[in-house]
Amino acid sequence: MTDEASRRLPELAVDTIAALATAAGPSAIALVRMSGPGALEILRALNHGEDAPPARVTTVCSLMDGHGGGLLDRALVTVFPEPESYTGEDMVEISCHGGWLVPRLVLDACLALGARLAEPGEFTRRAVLHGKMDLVQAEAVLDLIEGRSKAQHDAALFQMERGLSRRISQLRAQLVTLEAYLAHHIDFPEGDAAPVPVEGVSAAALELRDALEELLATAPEGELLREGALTVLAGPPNSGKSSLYNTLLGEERAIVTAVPGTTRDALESVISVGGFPFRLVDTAGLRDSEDRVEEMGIEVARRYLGAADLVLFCVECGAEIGSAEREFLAELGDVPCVLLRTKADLVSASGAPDGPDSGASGGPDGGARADQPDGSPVAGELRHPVVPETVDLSVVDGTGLARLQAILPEMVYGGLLRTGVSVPALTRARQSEAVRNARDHVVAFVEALAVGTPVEVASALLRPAETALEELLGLISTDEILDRVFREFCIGK
Ligand SMILES: Nc1nc2c(ncn2[C@@H]2O[C@H](COP(=O)(O)OP(=O)(O)OP(=O)(O)O)[C@@H](O)[C@H]2O)c(=O)[nH]1
Ligand SMILES: [Mg+2]
Repeated sequence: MTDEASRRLPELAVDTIAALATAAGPSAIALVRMSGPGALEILRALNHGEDAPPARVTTVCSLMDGHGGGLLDRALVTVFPEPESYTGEDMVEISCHGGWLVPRLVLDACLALGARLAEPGEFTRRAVLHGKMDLVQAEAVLDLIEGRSKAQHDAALFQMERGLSRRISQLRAQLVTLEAYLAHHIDFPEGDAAPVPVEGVSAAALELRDALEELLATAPEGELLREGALTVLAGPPNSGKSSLYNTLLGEERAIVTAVPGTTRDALESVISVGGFPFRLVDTAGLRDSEDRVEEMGIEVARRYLGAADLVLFCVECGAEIGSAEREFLAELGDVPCVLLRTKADLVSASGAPDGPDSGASGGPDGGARADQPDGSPVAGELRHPVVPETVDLSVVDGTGLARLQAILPEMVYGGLLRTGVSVPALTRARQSEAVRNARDHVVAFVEALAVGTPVEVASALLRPAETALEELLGLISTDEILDRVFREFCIGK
């Protein structure tokens, strides 16, 4: 190790960042990456002062700690010189042995030689700053990492390949064309050789408004697709919620007993149904309880219900839908709900008319059956719009499970099921806020023209619409916007 190589590198104009790009913990291999003007120099210090391996050729290197402390690891090193790297800067990727120790030692050596630990998402942030991708693509990188279902994967890849960016760029181009027409009208107020009359400008603005509306309409399902639809299992104690939770998960996660009031805390897991993501939550059975712990569990259940995108309301087959249940359904408001008549196998075993073959009563009339012990006329209540489906279910013989799994994606992701997920769709609040903002300004512009506002005054309303779309893509960005996008990232991406 030469003195030259072992001394700490001088302060760099733009600092060099380093991070572990793979999850910490036992693994065969881990990846430590560096980006910035000092990356190659730090590698040289780690690698006996030797020149960096040829660009993009993975090479075995014996990495020393740079301070004469001995061998850290024999690792595969790949160098990506700027600008043809992920970040657009000089980058070094070190594939070392995994585990708790080696990656930490390699990273510490990089830091000791002058690199700084990267902030969350800082590699991707630098990629955006160097024009390697736009902000919407950067968001898709995060979605790709976090996705757990096929639909999330397909949608994230589509967005990463500029599927959404292209659509936003087209809308921005329409806006720029509109502004160009307006500039012409302002320059030639008498309409000399105007390419489009004022009415034509209005029509073009309306067309743009409709296109923005159409994109905005994708936001509810797009955001759910990214986050997973919060699907809450609720119902009276002992109605089979935890049993269904375990069945849908495919593992015995929740405790199941015949004792009513078994579940206290809410349990949450992400599952994929029909390729779409659902955040499934098992909750405490709803009843009036004197038990403080159970009461707290019920309180948690109610909080989940308040945020639910979809409710699976479990009531045993043959059990009465009493006033408490009706009240519960009414309180759901317009939250979609499936009424699950659980333990259907018990009813069929006892010879009652609801055999497994009737696994799905289906349709809005599903609840209008004569299985109310008191014969009460509940059919009207159950035709309530919040209960569009009733399914007879058994986790013992599988009755109704296939039907439930077919209903869930349809209820939450019906639009995306019809269009496919490889369509431009807004997947984050940041994106829908920007498009809504652009739409509002275009609407204000159309209204201003309609009441005879002079074109030069009205045209000022279009500029903020353009700014909103430019900020969305990151063509203009402030630290605040970048911070908002990248704070959700992990370190090393
Ligand atoms: N035969 C039959 N028994 C079931 C079925 N589903 C659940 N059970 C039984 O019903 C009892 C209660 O089931 P759980 O899943 O714990 O019910 P729960 O709604 O989570 O109950 P709490 O947590 O107390 O609110 C257990 O004994 C289960 O084995 C079913 O489909 N068929
Ligand atoms: Mg339970």
